[in-house]
Amino acid sequence: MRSSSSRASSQIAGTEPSHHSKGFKPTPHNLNQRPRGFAAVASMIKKMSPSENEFDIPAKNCHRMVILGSTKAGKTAIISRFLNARFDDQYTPTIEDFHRKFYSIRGEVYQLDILDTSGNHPFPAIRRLSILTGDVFILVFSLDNRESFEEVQRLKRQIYETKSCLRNKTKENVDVPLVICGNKCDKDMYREVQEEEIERLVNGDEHCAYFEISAKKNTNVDQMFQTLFTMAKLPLEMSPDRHSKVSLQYCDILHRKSSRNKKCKDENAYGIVAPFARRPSVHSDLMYIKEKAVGGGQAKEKGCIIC
Ligand SMILES: Nc1nc2c(ncn2[C@@H]2O[C@H](COP(=O)(O)OP(=O)(O)OP(=O)(O)O)[C@@H](O)[C@H]2O)c(=O)[nH]1
Ligand SMILES: [Mg+2]
Repeated sequence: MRSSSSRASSQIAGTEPSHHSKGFKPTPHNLNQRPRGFAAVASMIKKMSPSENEFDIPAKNCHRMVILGSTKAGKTAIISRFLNARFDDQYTPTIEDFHRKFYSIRGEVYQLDILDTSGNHPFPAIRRLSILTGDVFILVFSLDNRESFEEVQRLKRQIYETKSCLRNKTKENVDVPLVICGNKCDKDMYREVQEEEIERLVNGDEHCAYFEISAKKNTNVDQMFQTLFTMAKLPLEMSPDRHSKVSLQYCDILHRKSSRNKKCKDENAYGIVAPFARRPSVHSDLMYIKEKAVGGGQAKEKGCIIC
């Protein structure tokens, strides 16, 4: 069992959204109401009703994490650890799952969209779209399955090729934060992937790190997320072990408390999984990509355009 610290230290060392979660689109009435702190997250969650669905989080605080890899490599298990701190031995094939998590970190609000993809013969166009909209990536293979490692090699190449289509990017200067995970290190197994070949895949790439993890035993999972967020220059507090997880009910209590005490700025880190999150439409994804490719500073200031 090995974390990236020994080997990869040189590498480092978001269907049309429902009315519940339309995304964050600046409108004249909310432009002046930048959410701040936990009260803002709490009120947003409370607002997740059919009547009120538009929030305003600055684009720089909105990110999408995409997890890719062969079927049964453990992608859903890793996301389940990340969101619920749980592991399920049963296997249910994923078609595509979309999750959203809000954070309040040192008074600022962040949105992390999570795309759990299918390892089972995904449509190439959908995969390409997932790659284009992703900001940070997790590529997963199973240590006891050589084919799943070969798939990760192909996926890494595909991410670099696809991202190089974006503005000012070439295959050489693509800087996508990416973590490769050799999963199921808890298993007493015949190891089908050798360390040297993993090293060859990761070495010399400062935006890529490698971790040997177990979603089942929760081995190295927090460290892996911390490294990914550090590479992406995101707050370390987004990692599962670095913030308080808040339930919907608790969110309500805190909201009432913080509304009574508006002057008190909350310096702690909180995270809450958004209920009813739905994947943005293909059209919205395309708009998002266009904004990223063409946008630059001007678009960035306008806020998230996923809608
Ligand atoms: N021993 C062990 N089993 C694991 C681990 N992670 C996942 N599994 C099991 O491996 C199987 C597949 O895990 P999933 O997370 O569903 O795999 P997936 O990559 O999401 O698969 P698709 O959705 O088909 O793409 C499940 O039975 C999990 O319980 C692990 O770290 N150790
Ligand atoms: Mg899955």
